[in-house]
Amino acid sequence: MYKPFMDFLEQELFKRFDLQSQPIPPGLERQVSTRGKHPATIQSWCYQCPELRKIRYTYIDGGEASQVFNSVIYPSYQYDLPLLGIDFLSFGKHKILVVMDFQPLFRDPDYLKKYIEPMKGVRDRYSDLAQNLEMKFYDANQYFSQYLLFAKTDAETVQTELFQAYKDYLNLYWELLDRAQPLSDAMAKERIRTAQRDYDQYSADRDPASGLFSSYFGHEWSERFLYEFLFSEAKPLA
Ligand code: BLA
Repeated sequence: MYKPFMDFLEQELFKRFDLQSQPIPPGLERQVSTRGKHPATIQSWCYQCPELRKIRYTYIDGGEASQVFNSVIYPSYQYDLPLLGIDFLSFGKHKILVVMDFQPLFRDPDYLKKYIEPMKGVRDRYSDLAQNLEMKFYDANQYFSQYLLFAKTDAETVQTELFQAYKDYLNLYWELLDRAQPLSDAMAKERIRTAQRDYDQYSADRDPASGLFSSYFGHEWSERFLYEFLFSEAKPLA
């Protein structure tokens, strides 16, 4: 269901950047679950390039029962750009949830003006996909922007509107990255490193997918996947 989204991202990345494949820890790259009624496969990809220190995406293909496309792009530490976050989920026809955002690392007005205001035009064209839903797992004011796409929707809207919105958000993200001035100050870069690490810790500790991973692949695998791959700058909670 979301494979065309993943293929599109891959093509964009290879077209625009000089990608280097990054290793994924043993056992985490691909896994097949036979625990549920239907087999489910989870597979992940990871790259880096000079501008982007970590590009990762994951696809869960559980047939009709589950289709998930999840991705985070982390800029290199000389760019204070938001992270690009994608979480497209489908658990059967009636449970489709899509989230896409430029996830801000800082919240001061200058930062939001520079990186979040430019999203407004795109967001306003896809108001059906910006539903102001309440967040149960995350704090909407922590690493989410005012102009995120966040919607419960249907398969038809995914193929049409969401695909268009997705391309527009991606294009805007590449534009912001193109325009970004690399920082040379060591302290400024350190501040970004810390902010990206805090994002990983925050995200790993409350990832709503933890239960899903555990039910498919077991608790131990789930913890490793969260802390060694998805959010690898985070430390496991004691
Ligand atoms: C919600 N994301 C969810 C849910 C699941 C996942 C199972 C709960 C859906 C429900 O309400 O039942 C799944 N999260 C995943 C998967 C991975 C993951 C499969 O990290 C990893 C492979 N989530 C992200 C990113 C964003 C994001 C990058 O990982 C940013 C766009 C957003 N996911 C996000 C939000 C919700 C969500 C905002 C709703 C959570 C809430 O209600 O607080």
